[in-house]
Amino acid sequence: MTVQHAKLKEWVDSTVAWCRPDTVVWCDGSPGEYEQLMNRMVSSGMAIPLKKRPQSFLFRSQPSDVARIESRTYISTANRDDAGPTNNWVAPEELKATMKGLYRECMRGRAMYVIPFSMGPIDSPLAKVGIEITDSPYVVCNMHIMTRVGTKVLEKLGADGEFIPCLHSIGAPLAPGEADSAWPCAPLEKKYISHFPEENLIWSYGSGYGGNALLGKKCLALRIASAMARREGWMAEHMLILRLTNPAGRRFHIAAAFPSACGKTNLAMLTPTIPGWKCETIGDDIAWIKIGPDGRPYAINPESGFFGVAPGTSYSSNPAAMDTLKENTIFTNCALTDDGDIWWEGMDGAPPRHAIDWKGRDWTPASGEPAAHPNARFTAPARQCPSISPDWELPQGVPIDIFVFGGRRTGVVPLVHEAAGWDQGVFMGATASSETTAANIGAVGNLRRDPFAMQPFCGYNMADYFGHWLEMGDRFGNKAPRIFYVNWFRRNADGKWLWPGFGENSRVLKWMCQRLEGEVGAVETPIGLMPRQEDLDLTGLAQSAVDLQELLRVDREAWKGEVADIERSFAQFGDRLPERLRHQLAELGRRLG
Ligand code: O2Y
Ligand code: MN
Repeated sequence: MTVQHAKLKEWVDSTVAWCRPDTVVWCDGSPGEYEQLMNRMVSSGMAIPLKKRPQSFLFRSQPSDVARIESRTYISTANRDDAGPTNNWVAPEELKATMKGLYRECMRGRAMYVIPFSMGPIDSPLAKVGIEITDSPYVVCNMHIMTRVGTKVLEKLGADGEFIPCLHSIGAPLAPGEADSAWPCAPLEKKYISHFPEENLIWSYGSGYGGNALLGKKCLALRIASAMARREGWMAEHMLILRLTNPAGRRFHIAAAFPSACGKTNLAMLTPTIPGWKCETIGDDIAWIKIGPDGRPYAINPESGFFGVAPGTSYSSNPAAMDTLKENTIFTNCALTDDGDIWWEGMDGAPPRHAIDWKGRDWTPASGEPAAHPNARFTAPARQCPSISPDWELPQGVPIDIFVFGGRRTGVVPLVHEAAGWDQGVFMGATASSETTAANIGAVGNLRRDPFAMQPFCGYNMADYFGHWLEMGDRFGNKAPRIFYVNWFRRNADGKWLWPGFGENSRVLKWMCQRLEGEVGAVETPIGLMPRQEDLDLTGLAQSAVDLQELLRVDREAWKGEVADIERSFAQFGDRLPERLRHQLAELGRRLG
């Protein structure tokens, strides 16, 4: 393949000179390339082919390399305040000097892959081109699924098109004759996931896992893209996108932001339990949103696959996901059954009597440890999803009617409330919170403010990001989507879930759609507009199973505690916090009395 792009060739040549790989492979994105790499990884023992699922493979990472690592993730801007208080910061010269030292000869004994990829359909006006350089064949195969890889991207780039350089190394050079391990990577203190948003540049070192290594996803499509979006007047959001069609055929497009491990993939693939309503999936994790010619916000899913949390996924929680995973899927850190299939906690049916756990050890239900890691993952093509919308790759995207924010809260936050206007909606996003689970970093059950579910993914000062949302609302004017806040996870005094969740969430989405159509009422409360019990369609739900009064209860005293916590969280932004949000907080306090 002849590469026309001088700047790209120069970057690849200088990386070769510094990292010293044994060979360089320009990826063409073909099925043959995927198959060849997988075959090699099977031969080396890194990948295990699954007898029960065609073209599917299991990988086991090193126990130290099982998740995104926020403590090793950096936003490196010239001025510290431009990264803001929620990001780790090191000055660009210092970080680059440290990382250059690590990158030196780091690919010895390995092949270096150059992956041209597009985030978004190649012909979309919202798409961006990235080039990932990596020494991990596992990363190449995952990028094949998660992004559009190949020669077409280079053709689009031409001789001087814009691209985002993404440099990745697992940080494990091989000496001549040295045997490789099944999951080579560097120790924690040498791992860096670094972003230089002022020059659209990503450098990642030392981890081969997920968001640390598949650089198109969190690094490019959220951290770098959020900074680009602010400069260029669009939005890069940690949001699923779905289309809901009512029995009359009216379509509603919903973009919803929830912190990691709050069920975004499940909601994106919802099977409505209310008759006549249909849900289609557009995306499960990231939305890029731009104002269309008619002044409305249009969203695309920049990805082409799902990198979903496996444990808890089952035919009862998410049948569409289960059917998506029948073939052509990469599984990471799941358990292996004796008949050559994968398994994880929460899958349908009884646990296997024996399996090999994610660490490669014999496992039985009596082992006392989970067989799959809580952050075990599947990487599967979006096109295989039975609920995928025929319009999921529309170049111009779909018009967004509704934004939803939410989190996992066992108390205080009701099932659903609606913002009375844009500023109140932005305030709801800015104050979103969630309790951590085993799939998050840190202790289980801690309350964490996660504004817009973007705390780990905002590539600049979060206060300026709030300002960008306010500004976008001003530009949307009367075309602005309505904003809602949901909590599927409230429990009663006995610790029991108050809401059944999953497909039943369609009842709450129905109320939102009916609000847009003026078909259903709401009452004003100190925290926003809420349905009366009769406004929610509960037909067919065992009434005794749902304590709607408790689900919709606004506990003023508990909310005063929220106000105090929000004040603390806002204080970290100092003068940079938009006045309009300060005003919203004061108004909430006043309404609570
Ligand atoms: O742990 C990782 O590396 C993956 S994190 C992730 C993956 C897919 C979708 N969302 C997330 C997230 O943390 O929000
Ligand atoms: Mn996510």
